[in-house]
Amino acid sequence: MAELDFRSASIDEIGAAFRSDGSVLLRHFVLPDGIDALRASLDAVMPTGAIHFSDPEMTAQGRPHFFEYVFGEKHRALVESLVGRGYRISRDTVTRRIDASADGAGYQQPLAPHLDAFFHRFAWTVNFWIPFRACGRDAPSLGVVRAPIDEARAYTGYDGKKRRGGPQAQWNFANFANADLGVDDLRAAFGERVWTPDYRLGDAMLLSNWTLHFTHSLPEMTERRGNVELRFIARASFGEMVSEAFRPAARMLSTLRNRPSSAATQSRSH
Ligand SMILES: O=C(O)CCC(=O)C(=O)O
Repeated sequence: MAELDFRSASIDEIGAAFRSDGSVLLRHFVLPDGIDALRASLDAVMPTGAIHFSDPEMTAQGRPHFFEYVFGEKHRALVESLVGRGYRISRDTVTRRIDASADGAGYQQPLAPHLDAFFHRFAWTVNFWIPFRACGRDAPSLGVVRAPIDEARAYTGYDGKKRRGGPQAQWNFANFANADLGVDDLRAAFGERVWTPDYRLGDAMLLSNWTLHFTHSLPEMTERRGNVELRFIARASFGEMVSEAFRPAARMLSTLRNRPSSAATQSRSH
C-alpha cells in the first residue's frame, strides 16, 4: 500500500511508491504548527466567502508562498527529486473549502473524479494535498486511484497530443475521450485500487496532474473541510513557454468569437 511515514521514509522509497501507484499517502508530512501559521495568514488576507485562494494572490499581499509555512529541507529535496531541478511553484497552488451540504455558501461542493490534466497545463506537476483537519469520517476527504500515470492516461483516453486548452468549462477536454467520470465508474474499472483513506492533521496525499482523484464524500460527512494543494511544476521547455505566453491572447480571441456561449461564462471551479 502506498502509505509511508514521511519522518522515516527515504526520498527514494517515496519516489518508488509514487511511480508505481501514482499517489502516496505521507503520514506526518507537516507539523500542525505550520498548518496553524498558514491558516492564520490565509484568514488575514482571504476575501470573505472565497472558495479558492491562490498562491499568487497570497504573495501579491506580501505574504510568503504557501509552502514556506510548512516545508523544511527534506520536503524541498523530495520535490526536486520528483520534479527535477529548477522546478517552479505552480500558479494552480490553491487553498480550497469543501462542504457537501446544499447551503454551503463560501464553500465548494465535492468534486467528481478527474485528472488535473483536464484543466491545468500538461507539464509534469506534483501536488501535495494537505487537509486542515482530520477527515474521511465526518468531513469529506480526498480519494485517489492507485495507478501509474500511463494507466490513468489510457483510461481517460488521452490522445497524446499537445494541450488543446479552451475557455472555462471546455478546458482541455478535447484531448480526452473518457473524462465524464463518476466514482462508480472508477470502482468498476479499478476495484480495490480506488482508495479513500482517513487523514490525520499533518498528513498529505502526494499525487500528480495525471492521478485520478475526487472528493470522497458520504452523507454522514456533515462537517466542512479546508485544505491546501501545494503544486510544483517542472521547468518549461522553450516551446512550452512560448505557447503559454500566447495562450491568454488565443483564449481571449476564442471567447470573443464564442460569445454569448454559456461555456465561456461559467465560473472557474478548478
Ligand atoms: O479537495 C478536494 O476535495 C478536491 C481537490 C482536488 O480535486 C485537487 O486537489 O485537484
